[in-house]
Amino acid sequence: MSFAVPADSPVRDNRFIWGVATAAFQIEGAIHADGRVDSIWDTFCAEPGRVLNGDNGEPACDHYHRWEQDLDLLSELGVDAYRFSIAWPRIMRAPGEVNEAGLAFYERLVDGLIDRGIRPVATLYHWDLPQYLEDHGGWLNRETAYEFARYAQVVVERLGNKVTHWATLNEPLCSSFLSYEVGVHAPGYREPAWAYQAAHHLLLAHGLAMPVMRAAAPESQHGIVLNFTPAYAADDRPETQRAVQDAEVKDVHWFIAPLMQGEYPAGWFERFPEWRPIIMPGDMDLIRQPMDFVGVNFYTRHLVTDDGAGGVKHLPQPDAEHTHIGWEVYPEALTRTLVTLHRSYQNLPPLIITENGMAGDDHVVDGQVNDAQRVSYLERHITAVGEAMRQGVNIRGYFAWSLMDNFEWAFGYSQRFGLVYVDYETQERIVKRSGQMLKEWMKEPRLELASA
Ligand code: IFM
Repeated sequence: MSFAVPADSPVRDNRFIWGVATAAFQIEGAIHADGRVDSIWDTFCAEPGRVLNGDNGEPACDHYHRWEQDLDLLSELGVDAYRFSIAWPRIMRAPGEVNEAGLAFYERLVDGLIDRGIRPVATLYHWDLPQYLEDHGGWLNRETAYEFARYAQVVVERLGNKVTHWATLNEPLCSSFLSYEVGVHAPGYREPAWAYQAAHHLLLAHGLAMPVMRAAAPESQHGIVLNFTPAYAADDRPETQRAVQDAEVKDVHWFIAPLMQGEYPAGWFERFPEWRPIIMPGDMDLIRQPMDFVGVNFYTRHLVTDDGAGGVKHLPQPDAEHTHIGWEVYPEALTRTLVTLHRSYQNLPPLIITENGMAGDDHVVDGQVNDAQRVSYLERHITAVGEAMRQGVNIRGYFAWSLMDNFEWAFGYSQRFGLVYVDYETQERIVKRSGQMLKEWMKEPRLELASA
């Protein structure tokens, strides 16, 4: 492993954290246990044709019942931190109606992590909006943002400073554009203007929750988790350059620009006035608040050209390396993304790689899973993170996605992203070769840091 923490890196203060990540709906199962109410993903899964093979949130990894065993797995992997999400539908049965059993579950989880010396890193919203809110308009209804802040207050007041890093949202790009424009995520609409309104309300939810969270957990770090997919030009025609810029407006800058600068990317709504959302006075100031970190989720890049009608077209790369889900492997784009963020936003807080990983066609052979492509993928991407640090980007941690195989949204259980293999029939877990390797790699920079 060629990753080494550069001598002048800000992480030499010993705060670089290594971890793995999951999300509630993808691993917990137990969708009717202890007073959990339906989320939009339960509804979406029940609609024919939405999710591959008609898969749903049961049994997933049955983590809700096997959480202690899974925390032991984290200890076995030797991680510093575990990033998980809290299920809103387990906490709030209805507006104002707190479900004690749901809170108690996450309290046990957090205490179990602390007992094992693992830092809890929690995300409050990883796409599982309670269905009762969707019934009143979901993220198209401004009131949902206020409801999110009330839910955040309930959770953060209970778990407080025990959670070292609190993130408001995971990948709002997906819960707006994939959910309201492309239609492949719950609630499954195909209305571009709705996507921009949902995106604005998601950002508003973040802005309303941040001060509440800071007050309830003053010693924790507070931020947001965004996904970034940089665009590369397929050729050097001016139309292609325009398409690349447009692609990056959405896939790189749409959320980070208002968070850092209090403005959506310049000129967009002048070109596309039909997509302009309703923005109330004061919203952008609420959205632009100091954060302690920004989480970066990175998987792939897009190769882009224009579509001949002023839009963006993604081109396939048949000769390139791909993962089982069909995403190109292009580690250099991670370095480029991190450096772009660093150079574009002067007030950027420290970054944490909160997700990075790949889906593999993994199989158990003689009791072992030799996921060689994932070993190589992770090694190359961790090296790409090291390169960004060498170029001056302040990066404080790296979380692999995912601790274990799980429910991959519209792909159901067909895509395995885990460092740990899950047999969904027996719920047996087997640490893959990648999990064993990550354990080794994590020791290397730690040693270097300790000697700093
Ligand atoms: O599984 C998802 C996760 O929920 C959010 N980020 C991307 C992962 C892989 O698609």
